[in-house]
Amino acid sequence: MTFGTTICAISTASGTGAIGIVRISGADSYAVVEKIVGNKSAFRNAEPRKMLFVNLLDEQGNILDEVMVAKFAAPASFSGEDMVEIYCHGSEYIEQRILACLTRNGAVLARPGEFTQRAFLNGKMDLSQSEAVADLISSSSAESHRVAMSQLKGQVSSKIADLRGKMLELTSLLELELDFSEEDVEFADRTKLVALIDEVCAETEKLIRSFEYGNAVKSGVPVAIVGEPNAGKSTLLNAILHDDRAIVSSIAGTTRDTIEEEFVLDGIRFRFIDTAGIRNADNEVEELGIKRTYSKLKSARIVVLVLDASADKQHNDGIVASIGNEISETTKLIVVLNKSDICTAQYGYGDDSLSISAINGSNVDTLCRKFVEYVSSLKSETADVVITNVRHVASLTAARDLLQSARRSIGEGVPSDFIAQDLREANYHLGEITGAISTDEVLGSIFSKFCIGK
Ligand SMILES: Nc1nc2c(ncn2[C@@H]2O[C@H](COP(=O)(O)OP(=O)(O)OP(=O)(O)O)[C@@H](O)[C@H]2O)c(=O)[nH]1
Ligand SMILES: [Mg+2]
Repeated sequence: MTFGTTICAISTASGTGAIGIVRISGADSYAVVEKIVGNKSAFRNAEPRKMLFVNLLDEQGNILDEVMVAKFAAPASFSGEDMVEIYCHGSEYIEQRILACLTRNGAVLARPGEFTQRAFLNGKMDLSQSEAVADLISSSSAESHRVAMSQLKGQVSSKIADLRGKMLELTSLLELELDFSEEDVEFADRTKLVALIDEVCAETEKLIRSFEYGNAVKSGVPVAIVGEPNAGKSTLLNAILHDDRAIVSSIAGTTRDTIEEEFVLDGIRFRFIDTAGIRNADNEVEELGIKRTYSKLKSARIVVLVLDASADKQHNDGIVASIGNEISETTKLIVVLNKSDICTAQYGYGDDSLSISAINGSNVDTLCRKFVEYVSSLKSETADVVITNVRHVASLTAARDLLQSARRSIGEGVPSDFIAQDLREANYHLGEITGAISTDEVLGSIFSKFCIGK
């Protein structure tokens, strides 16, 4: 498919490097670019996918830049249309002027994600692969990169295709009965049907669960460091980051606001959040700070509760119990008994508790290993394919609910046409993930989140 307009955009972050890339896609790509190159016949005769060195000319015919250009012939291009890429000097001024010359000659500025949207509409990739392009661009750790790359390579797509194949088998079993609905026959072996539904349901459930890991990897794992004032939270943050990020002092209530810093451990990005110490606030600012601590506590995936090992055990037991009440079941709580350099606690709080000295760094690496192990354990519980996208989870959840409803209906002896309807709808939701089924509205909302030039 070729679209009515030829689009152009800068594909590199402006002014950030020696090279700027301007992309053009659409039926008129070659013609538009030809108008602004110096040696027109060389460009016209240039073979696709071969670099050509040319001058680009501005409105007055003056040389705007010396560039390399490459043509890509449909359908063997990123978008599936004729495309041209211009590799110019990486100056924001030059890039903008090239765009101006292209638009003056008939191209229009591309909307965010429009190149990828065209690639999707031309069948170059499905929807989940298109979304992986955006994830790949924003990946900032080895693991988020790995997950995005496997999605781009079609792992999610083939898993969904596999599930849809099984769904098709299910519905065809039932549809046979629908043709004979007057005669009240049951062709489809109910035991086989139930087994198939259970299988698809279990696989869907696994994918839904993989989002815990996928989301952590994609957005960074939030780790809240909480505890009483002076327990050593900020000292611990600094020790983890190997940086004097937060102010440390012996005055209780030093940290008033939350401090967030990202740090990659073993290829996984974590977001460490140092918080204001929890106590009965004696002024408004402190109270606001403590409110923030509670909100971070609730949204964190991992909570590190820092206790002062030199404090009374009963006192510490009370803090552990009260923080335990604040967090959800899915949050990992790690209790550290800090200040082991001056006092070693003779007690602990289970496997997820350890003695450290934030000030001299002792055992801080063991604590960091616990963070990584926890995130890795989320992965091993889940499917080989990892879901990272909220949209995919919503579709999978809808599909799973319908499968469960079909399963119940079989048990209750509900007529086949109702069961078939649930299964068809479940299949529809699975189709939404890869874009086998999509609406303009859905596409618009997906691609508008892309950056311009992609
Ligand atoms: N001996 C010893 N002192 C520590 C250790 N960790 C922190 N401290 C000291 O304890 C005091 C408080 O440390 P902070 O890191 O500011 O404590 P905090 O929990 O952030 O305190 P607030 O911000 O007030 O809530 C400082 O004097 C630190 O030097 C430790 O491992 N050993
Ligand atoms: Mg502090």
